[in-house]
Amino acid sequence: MTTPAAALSQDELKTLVGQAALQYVQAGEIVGVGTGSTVNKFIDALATMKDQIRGAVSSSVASTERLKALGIAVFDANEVESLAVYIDGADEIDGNGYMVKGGGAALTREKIVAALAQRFVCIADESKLVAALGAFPLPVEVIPMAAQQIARRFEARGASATLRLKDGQPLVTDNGQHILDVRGLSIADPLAFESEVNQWPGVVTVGVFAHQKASVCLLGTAQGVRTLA
Ligand code: ABF
Repeated sequence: MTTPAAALSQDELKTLVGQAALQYVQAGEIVGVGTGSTVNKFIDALATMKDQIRGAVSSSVASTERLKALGIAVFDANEVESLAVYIDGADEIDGNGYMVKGGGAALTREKIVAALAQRFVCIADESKLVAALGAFPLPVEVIPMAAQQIARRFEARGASATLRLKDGQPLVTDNGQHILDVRGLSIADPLAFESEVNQWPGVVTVGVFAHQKASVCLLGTAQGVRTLA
């Protein structure tokens, strides 16, 4: 069976949406920039108009390094009162614009920068669109001393939480914290779930973005970019 000519690889779909997000960047603005491989495609596209923007507020060391390497000025989040737009990827997004994020371990700074933005534009390949959140292991950034206590809370709900490792050691985030990945959840009410878990002692950030949901989603599909608003 031959592969349809229109079939695009996941990487090509990410490039498609990364470039499409430029339409939401306003001249003279400071742009909120997320983290991940899809956002990297956006950063590369943003560099083509770097002389038309003032710079970016970044959500991770990795994105900051990529932005600076391409000659885009990076501002501290405390230097801006608001952003017109925040462009970021997701691990899952549902029909309401609620997302699971944090596969790239940047969820805390992503949520901080998203909270500065008037508009959150999510860019993703079509594999990220889901009917209900929870199939992707939910990232939760935690204060290390609380990790097991929080894991037990998820286990009491029938889920399983594992400490994310890097080179055999607990991964340490840009903020010096650890990440639990939680499997076996079905998140029926993302807003309520995010509010509840946020209150657990030791939770820094839960990777459900419902209070900071996407206002627009640019979805890369074989037929082109589908805009979900
Ligand atoms: C980032 O985008 C993370 O929150 C999320 O995990 C990631 C998705 O990465 P990719 O675009 O590489 O699939 O914002």
